Amino acid sequence: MALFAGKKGLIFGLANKNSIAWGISQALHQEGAVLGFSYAGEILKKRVEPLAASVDSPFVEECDVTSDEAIDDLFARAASSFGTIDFLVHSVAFAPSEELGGRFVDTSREGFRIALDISCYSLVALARRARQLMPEGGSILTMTYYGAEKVTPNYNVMGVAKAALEASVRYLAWDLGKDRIRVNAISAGPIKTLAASGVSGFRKSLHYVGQVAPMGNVDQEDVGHAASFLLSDHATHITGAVLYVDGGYNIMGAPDPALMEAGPSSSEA
Ligand code: NAD
Ligand code: 0WE
Repeated sequence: MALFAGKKGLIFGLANKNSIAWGISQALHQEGAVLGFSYAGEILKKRVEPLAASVDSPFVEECDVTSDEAIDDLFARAASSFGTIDFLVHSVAFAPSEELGGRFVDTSREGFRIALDISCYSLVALARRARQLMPEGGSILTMTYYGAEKVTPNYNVMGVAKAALEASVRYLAWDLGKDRIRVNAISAGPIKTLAASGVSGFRKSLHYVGQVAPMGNVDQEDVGHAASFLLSDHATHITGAVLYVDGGYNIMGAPDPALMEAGPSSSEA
């Protein structure tokens, strides 16, 4: 029997077929899940609707996660369409483009606020409403990045937002454990998506990680399969975790010497 037979859930953060949310959606659909989608704005509607239709989704609604009213509205519609849900995927992040470059010390108050609001607070806001639709428990998953833990040049305020997101995963896991709701994150390696290609130096990062990681770069399908595990009953009692789907990049302390430029005395060693 399919892993998600009879299970239904909501996906936030589908923009197009390259989205990590789409890799997750396909993995869940293959296992029999019923999926509801919410997208960020009118312009994405024409991209998201055909994708949702291709996985037989009965629910596609707009929702800007910066608005409590929009979120309340979305959950009211979800409640009437689904009754209850079993899982929720949060695959949303945003910082103003001028903050993803230059010096971190120059981060503006407004840029910081927006990055933390959209990329971190939104998880808390969604989890609070999801809880109402999960009377028998459930599973919540968000997406993070290694820049939360270690400095990644240019990731800047997004690194701070992801650190806050990972801490929020732990506090939500503690809080919602008593409701039998699990909350976890996947820390994915760099993947070429809409959000990633809008970033200067992303191509170089992708290439570097591909060279250094024991198993090279990851793709949306890799993340999808890990997400399906964490959202499923196979992961019972796994909560508050950050699972790396990064080809092993995070274990490395230095790259293979074969990849490095020769130093001043290259004849030694
Ligand atoms: P993506 O552009 O496909 O997805 C980002 C989504 O965030 C989009 O669907 C966008 O509409 C949504 N969004 C932005 N502002 C929003 C708002 N106000 N309301 C509702 N939705 C909003 O890119 P992606 O790479 O698939 O990103 C998904 C998640 O994965 C993000 O959290 C990102 O930080 C994380 N992530 C990405 C990578 C990578 O290299 N691509 C690596 C690790 C983690
Ligand atoms: O989380 C991300 C990117 C999220 C993101 C992307 C954009 C581009 C367009 C957030 N906000 C915006 N704002 C925009 O205006 N990633 C994990 C991908 C990423 O971003 C980087 C990376 C990687 C990897 C930035 C610098 C260095 C590496």
